[in-house]
Amino acid sequence: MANSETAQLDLAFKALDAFHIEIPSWGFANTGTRFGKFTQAAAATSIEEKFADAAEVNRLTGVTPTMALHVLWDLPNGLKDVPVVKELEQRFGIRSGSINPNLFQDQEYKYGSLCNPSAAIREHALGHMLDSIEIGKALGSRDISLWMADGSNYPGTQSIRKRIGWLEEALRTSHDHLALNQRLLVEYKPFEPAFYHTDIADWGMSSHFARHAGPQACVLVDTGHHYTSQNIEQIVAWLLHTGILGGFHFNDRRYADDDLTLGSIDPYQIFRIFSEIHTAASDGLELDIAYMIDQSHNLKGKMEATIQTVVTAQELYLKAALVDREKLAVLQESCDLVSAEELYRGAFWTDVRPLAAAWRTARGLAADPLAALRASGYVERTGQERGSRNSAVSSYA
Ligand code: PSV
Ligand code: MN
Repeated sequence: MANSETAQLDLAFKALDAFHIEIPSWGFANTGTRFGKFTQAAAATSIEEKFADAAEVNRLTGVTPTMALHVLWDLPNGLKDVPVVKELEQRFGIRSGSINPNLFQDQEYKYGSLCNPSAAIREHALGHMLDSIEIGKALGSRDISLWMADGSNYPGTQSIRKRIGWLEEALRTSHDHLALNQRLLVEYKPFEPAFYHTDIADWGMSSHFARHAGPQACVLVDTGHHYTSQNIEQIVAWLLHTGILGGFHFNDRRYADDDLTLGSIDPYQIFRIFSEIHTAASDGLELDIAYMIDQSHNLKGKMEATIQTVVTAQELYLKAALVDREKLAVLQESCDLVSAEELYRGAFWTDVRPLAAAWRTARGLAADPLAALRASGYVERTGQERGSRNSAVSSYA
């Protein structure tokens, strides 16, 4: 093997050893759009089945040791469900990942949760935040990942500024309840379900709320939560520079928050995000970034789509690691535009699949996790076991 090939292999192994990604429990359950749901025979129908699916993904990919939990969906009885989850963690070898409070589904949240004009409803929502933090402590999971649907649909119907104040207060109180090792991740989204104003609409607002809440709060970037053509890697660069980037919800989009498979529409976008992160790391910035998936597999098989996503994330992370950053810095300083761009794009065009397969083989994993899933018969088996519960109209395809 030539020296340069060995160096590339070393670099690839180092990058992939360092890369873990969290899968969401809700990615295994039946989901749909507001127009309807197409059920899948193999979809998980309980928290136990979600853990089983997560364990299978981790067995095949080796890089998904944690699963994000959504409190109302996975722990409907709150803290009382913690022992059940702990037993499942033990049984399946998967740890609970980020804890997602649910402040968007209950009837009282029609006009908002932590930003509701009613003090009683704000208090109730804060209670759920504090319960979620306690659940995180009891499960030993570090990140509380907050997304709120709060906002309004018509101009003049809400005081935007009063709501800012209420949210500042609630997030500071929540922050005061965090254990020293916990973090509060503040997610933003420009619209939907609110269509006039959303209380945390962009990264600037998230940064403000996180900073106001305290040092353990940071920003969560969901790649689907941006307007078309927004420069997400620039946002990431800003969050890195200001030391407030806490994590990602990865997915892809064509129009809005489409929740499509990562890299299915614009893999170059994700490469550019990862590239900012690798550059920040090689510049010596302290990074602590939670990589998470937030997708809804409405048409694709859930296990296949999850594995496809994990593998794609690894490939794009690896491509971005291959950028020769020393050379690029020189080209940037001399403003050699075409050479700089070619060097950058060259890494993106590199076929890293053989490198990823070599890493998997060296780590005792299936070289091709998707093929291994298909060969395992897992989806057919779980489809038979769960089929009647899912009342599927057709078999998994
Ligand atoms: C909202 O669109 C979101 O991105 C939030 O992260 C939620 O927790 C998740 O999707 C699931 O609905
Ligand atoms: Mn999200």
